Amino acid sequence: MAAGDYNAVRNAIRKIIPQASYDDGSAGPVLVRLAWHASGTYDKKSGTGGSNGATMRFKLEAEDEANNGLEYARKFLDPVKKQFPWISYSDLWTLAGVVAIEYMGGPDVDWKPGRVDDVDEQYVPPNGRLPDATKGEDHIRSVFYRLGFNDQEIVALSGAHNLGRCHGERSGFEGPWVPMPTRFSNTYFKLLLRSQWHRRKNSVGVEQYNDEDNELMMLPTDMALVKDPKFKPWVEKYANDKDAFYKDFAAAFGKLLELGVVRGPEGKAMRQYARAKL
Ligand code: CCH
Repeated sequence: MAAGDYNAVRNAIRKIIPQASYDDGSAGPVLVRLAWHASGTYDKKSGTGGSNGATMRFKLEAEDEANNGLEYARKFLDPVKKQFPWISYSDLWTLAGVVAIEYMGGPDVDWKPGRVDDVDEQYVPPNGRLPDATKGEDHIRSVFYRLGFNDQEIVALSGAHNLGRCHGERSGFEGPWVPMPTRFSNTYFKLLLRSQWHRRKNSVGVEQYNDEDNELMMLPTDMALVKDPKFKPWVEKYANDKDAFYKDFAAAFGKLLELGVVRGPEGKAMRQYARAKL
């Protein structure tokens, strides 16, 4: 297969998404989370972090507790990397997120190749840059403003919680946000507004919000989106207007994957641009 045939890579990613014995039968959600966590370490001021360099390959970042469970996503992609050794991990992880969103019925997200892996451990951003789900609106803003997002983009991106579930042994939280966690939709926003959410301690003693039947859940940070007067109108908008959500999600997710990726003249993130050193 020719180097640079990204459509062939996309097809190979689609083939590994059905995983009968994993979670809800799909690797899709955890692939989306891998793309987000690989990118969400960016720091606008210093230019450090971000998807370029795939620094989650290194122990320090892989073992950030926010990244618990993402080893599954990286392992699901191993056969694809073997089949297409010319693609960088940083391109593969971000592309997999894009393909997974499309596969699960979400919008097409613009994606550009060119990320490079030729960095070493000294480029690993410090742990603790990803959001902490036990916190509230001030914390969410400090993390996402550091990435360069505004309130509308924060709410749009949070709609990814339509996908997948929380795993007690990974994050301490338990359960899915929506009844069909492998289909992309705006159900998350509808449920945030419509259901009665009860604060309770889950089986491992962590406080979360559950619906009447204890089947669906919300994180404290999810609830902050309906408590905060500036976030809430966006939750209402996306609950009522699926097309607006898809469009805004695609734009914000595409922007997320590009954070810190500075391309040289040939479209490649050249070594000297690969990462600002810490
Ligand atoms: Fe998230 N997320 N996320 N999230 N997330 C978790 C799972 C997923 C936060 C916390 C958690 C985004 C924003 C936030 C996904 C995508 C996105 C879990 C459970 C926690 C905790 C992990 C586990 O136990 O496996 C917090 C806090 C924020 C912001 O404040 C954004 C932005 C995105 C993508 C655009 C996806 C997908 C999952 C499901 C993963 C899976 O394995 O099913």
